[in-house]
Amino acid sequence: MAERILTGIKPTGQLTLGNYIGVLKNLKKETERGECFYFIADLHALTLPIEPEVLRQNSIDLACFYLAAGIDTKKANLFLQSSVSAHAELNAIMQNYLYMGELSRMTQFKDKSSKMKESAIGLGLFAYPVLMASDIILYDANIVPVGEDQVQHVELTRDLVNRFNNRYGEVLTLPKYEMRKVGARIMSLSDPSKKMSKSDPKGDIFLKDDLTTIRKKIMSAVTDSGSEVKYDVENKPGISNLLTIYAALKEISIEDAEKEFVNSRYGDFKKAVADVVCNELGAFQEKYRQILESKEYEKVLLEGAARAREVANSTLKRVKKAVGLLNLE
Ligand code: AQP
Repeated sequence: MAERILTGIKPTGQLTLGNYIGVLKNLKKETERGECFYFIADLHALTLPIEPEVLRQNSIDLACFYLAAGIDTKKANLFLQSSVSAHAELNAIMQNYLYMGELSRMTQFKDKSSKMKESAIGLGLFAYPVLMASDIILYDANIVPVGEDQVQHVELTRDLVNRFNNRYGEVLTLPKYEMRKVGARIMSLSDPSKKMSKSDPKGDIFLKDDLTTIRKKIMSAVTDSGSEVKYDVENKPGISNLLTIYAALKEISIEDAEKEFVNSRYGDFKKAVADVVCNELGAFQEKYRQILESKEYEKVLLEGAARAREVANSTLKRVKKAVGLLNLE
């Protein structure tokens, strides 16, 4: 079977350099491997409080970012999750095959809910992995590229697929995750023990930051004691994070990045990191602005949703039949 690749990003906030390195930068290469389904996970965005206008604007921005990443829309289908109703329908079926115990063990749920009052935690946040599993299953995706934080959810999807197939026969495709070797977890510039995250924006580089701000943020990134530019996550988390950013953007190994800075001081090293980031994001922002202005994303989203619906509805039909729901048409 040809590869089917699926990626979703939530339009919950301003996208960060973490999202760019972890996911967006790889999209162009992926489209050469098989049919890709790239979606704006707007239903997932509702799992935490968000203003309607912010959600709308973020969704448009995200569509433009996907396109600015250079995806070939002949091979990649870009769409809004909410435009394909099969996501919600499959979710209603799949929620019966994942259990409370396993959902409550999900690290992302524990992290997010620990910052909230119990009475404010929505069922959607708890059941987030069920919808994510449905997203993956609908497209028979065998490859799911993710940052490190999403690995646990793909593992849970694999458990669900195996459980379902054991019960009903080979109905669903077993997915596997793929993670970048370098840059699967970009950390905050102000606290390198935490993930760079759009929901906790301290120490983030945003994809829409102007280049002067980006440079300033990198020059004032937290570094570590000592003076050697060396990859050592335990003792030098700040420098290691900057080395990761540098290596990921230049598409070289961490070892090769280290070699370039053997005799450099922290200041010179940071300047080199800032140059690479500004260079890459400068070009990316230019493309983003053109796409936003031309509104070309509107047509792309409509066409993408039409193809997505075709594939998703056919999977949904297969699942309904397997579990015994009558398909009367
Ligand atoms: N720091 C990161 N380094 C590498 N990859 C990352 N990703 C996110 N942060 C990093 C990957 O980006 C994809 C889309 O992420 P998402 O929209 O599902 O969620 P998020 O950006 O990880 O969300 P946050 O920051 O927790 O905020 P909320 O939940 O409020 O949107 C994923 O593949 C992710 O791994």
